[in-house]
Amino acid sequence: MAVNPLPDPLAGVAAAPAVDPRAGLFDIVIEFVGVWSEPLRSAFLAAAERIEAVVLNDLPNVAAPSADGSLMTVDDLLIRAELPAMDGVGGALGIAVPTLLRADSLLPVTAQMRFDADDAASLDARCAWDDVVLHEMLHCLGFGTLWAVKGLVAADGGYVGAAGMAAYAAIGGAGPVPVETEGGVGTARLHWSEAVFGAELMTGWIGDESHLSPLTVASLSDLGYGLAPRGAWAVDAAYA
Ligand SMILES: [Ca+2]
Ligand SMILES: [Ca+2]
Ligand SMILES: [Ca+2]
Ligand SMILES: [Zn+2]
Repeated sequence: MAVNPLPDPLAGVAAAPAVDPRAGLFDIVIEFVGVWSEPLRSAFLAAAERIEAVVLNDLPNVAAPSADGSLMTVDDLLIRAELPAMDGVGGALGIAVPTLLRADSLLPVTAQMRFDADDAASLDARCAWDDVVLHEMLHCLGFGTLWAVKGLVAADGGYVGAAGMAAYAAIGGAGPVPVETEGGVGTARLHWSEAVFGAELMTGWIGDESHLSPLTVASLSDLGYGLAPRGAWAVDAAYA
């Protein structure tokens, strides 16, 4: 039996496992259901990247049902994105909520982002789609949606998470962070106060200008996420 004396230059290269750039780090996976245009879809990938730049720590893998009913391993957050026809431009925009929580940490395993297809097209035309997707994706991580279950809002409605309060103090605030009281179900108690924070991304109304602030990023650590060091946060220039 002859033995090839020459080393195969590809040996080991082909056998190397695919490198997962998010291995050991917090990873958001988007499952797009139905047909998506590239601009609408790319906003999701950009929002996930933006969040992954500040939320670093890996969470335990969890088995969760996939769209076809089979079990799949989720590491760390699976977001199902859907663009159904709803009531046309205006009216209902859609919903973004965690759909399955980890038993111990209560941090989401799966979440759903469902938008009226007509509103998505209209928001994209207004250049507001990127902001809306980032805003709604933060709700999927638990911003607002898990404040009550995590005990982060006081009986009087103020936000009392330690990291959020510290970030508020750093910009001159004192005491609990003001939370929205208007707008009814889906807005009140789930966002920062519009009257106080106006153009911040996580207020209840998104205008032409929306900025991700250190306050919102800090509040993610109150939920239980492990963040990158403050110097690595890619917050908007308005808050730099
Ligand atoms: Ca991970
Ligand atoms: Ca609508
Ligand atoms: Ca606003
Ligand atoms: Zn919201």
